[in-house]
Amino acid sequence: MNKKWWKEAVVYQIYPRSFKDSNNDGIGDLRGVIEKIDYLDKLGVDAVWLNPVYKSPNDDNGYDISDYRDIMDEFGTMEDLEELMELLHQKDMKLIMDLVLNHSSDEHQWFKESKKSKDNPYRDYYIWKDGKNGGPPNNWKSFFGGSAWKYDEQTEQYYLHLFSPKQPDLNWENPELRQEIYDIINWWLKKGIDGFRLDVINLISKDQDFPDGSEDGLAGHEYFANGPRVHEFIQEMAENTYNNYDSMTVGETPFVDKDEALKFVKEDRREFSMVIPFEHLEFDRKEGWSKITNWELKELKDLMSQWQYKLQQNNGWTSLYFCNHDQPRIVSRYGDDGKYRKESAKMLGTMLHTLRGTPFIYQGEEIGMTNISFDSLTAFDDIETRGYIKAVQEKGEMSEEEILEIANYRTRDNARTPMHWNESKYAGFSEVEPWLRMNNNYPEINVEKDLTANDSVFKYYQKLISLRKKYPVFAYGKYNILMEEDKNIYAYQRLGEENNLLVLLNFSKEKVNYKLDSEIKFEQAKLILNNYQEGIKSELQGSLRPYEARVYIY
Ligand code: ISL
Ligand code: CA
Repeated sequence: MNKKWWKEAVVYQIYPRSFKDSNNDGIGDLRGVIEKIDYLDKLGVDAVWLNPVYKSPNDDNGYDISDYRDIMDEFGTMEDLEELMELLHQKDMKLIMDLVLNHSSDEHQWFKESKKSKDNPYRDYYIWKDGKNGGPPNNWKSFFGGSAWKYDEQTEQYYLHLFSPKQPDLNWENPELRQEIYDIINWWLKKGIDGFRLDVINLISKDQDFPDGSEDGLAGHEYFANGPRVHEFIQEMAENTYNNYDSMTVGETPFVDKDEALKFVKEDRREFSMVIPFEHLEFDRKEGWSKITNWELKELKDLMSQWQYKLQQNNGWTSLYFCNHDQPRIVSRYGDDGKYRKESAKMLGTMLHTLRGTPFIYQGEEIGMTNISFDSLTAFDDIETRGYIKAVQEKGEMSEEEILEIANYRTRDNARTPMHWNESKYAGFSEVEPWLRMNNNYPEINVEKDLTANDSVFKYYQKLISLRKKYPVFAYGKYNILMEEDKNIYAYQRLGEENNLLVLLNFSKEKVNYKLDSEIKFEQAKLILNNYQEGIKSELQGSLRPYEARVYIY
């Protein structure tokens, strides 16, 4: 197994808009991040991934970029970003930027030109098509609801937007556009950026026949996800840009299973360091947005195992995460945000930091932040939630209360509420009312409290990270599942060169018994981590308390 810095690293994701507001305008900013570098250092993370900070009209909070070489006014200046990078580097932390290359903003200079006329030199930077039978060119749907095509009166053609109409898709078939993109990437690499998270990067190659898609799931995805030239484009990009540096690249890849994933991360293909998988967060969404599907731990165990074995057998790597700016808070979802909030937050964290891959922590996860609850359908900020609300309202099959309940469960706003630093008004995020409502449990759940309490989620995460630094088996050990059929416990080993880990995770609210194979030689095993105070001996058989997590080394 090749050693790489990014295999040993723990990444911390910052959503700058909600992290820390330094100038009290209610919006988090880069100087706010600078103020908190010591906090990141204390936690012990090795790299920071910043959500997009480029110039943007913010139709989708920065995922609609109007200038790839400039910083959004609300967030600060290029000097602030450079200072942040230098200060992080001084503390041995890397800086990973978020690159959105599948689409730009409709306010990008390229699109302004492209719209002007069919023979504008920038026309082919985007995907323009004639309509069909008085409607759009095909039935492809946007991730945010409705058709993925928008009609433009001036030139009487439609353009493709897989996300909002203000996020027109770039035409990667055009070599000039591809060169522009490589120039942008190289420009940032030269500045000293250590890597990129590449937004929906597996959507860049569209089937050039643009056929109608099946209506099962997001219509058209079989023609725009993992499309015909996707690997050719990525390899060309990699060769011309980041493969010339010791950088980390994380491809965000919806509609990718373990086999598709391997094509992006198999080391000798030199495409990405790792991908961001989705399948482990889709169990409760199998019947669509508007219905919460019940699911079993066994499904999660099977899925994780399939990915783990596939990638370790074929020299591939992955990211490990439960939370990001698109996902509701994991304690409110796979854990318990009531009585066992701390226990379940720690248990879920244990899983992420002990599987084979690179763990990603999303701001607030390290103190066990929970979902919020809005009391009206108009209170949501998230463009995706607003799109779905509109779509289900148009169908007319659900009551307002039902829609509100599901929207509260699913909304990306759950992750985007401002970070809780302390118990003062607005939680030390800002002195004025923030851009998005605070979660009102901040007097209970905040960084200041977690820094003092001994049994805090923060302290536990700190320990997880420090263990990873101490024992190479955390990064490089081979995964091996145990007690495969158990309904409540996820148990596995990591088998390393110097030592092995045994991980026991109780996903239930009940006390449950475990029994390990007597072949496992762990009489000498040392319990190095436990989310309950009173320690436990190493035994082949015993019980786990609600949401208990144990890590043994032997
Ligand atoms: O957020 C989702 C599920 O709740 C996804 O459908 C999401 O839109 C998809 O994973 C792509 O996400 C990325 O690209 C989007 C942007 O809105 C997301 O914030 C970003 O992470 C468009 O750029
Ligand atoms: Ca601000």
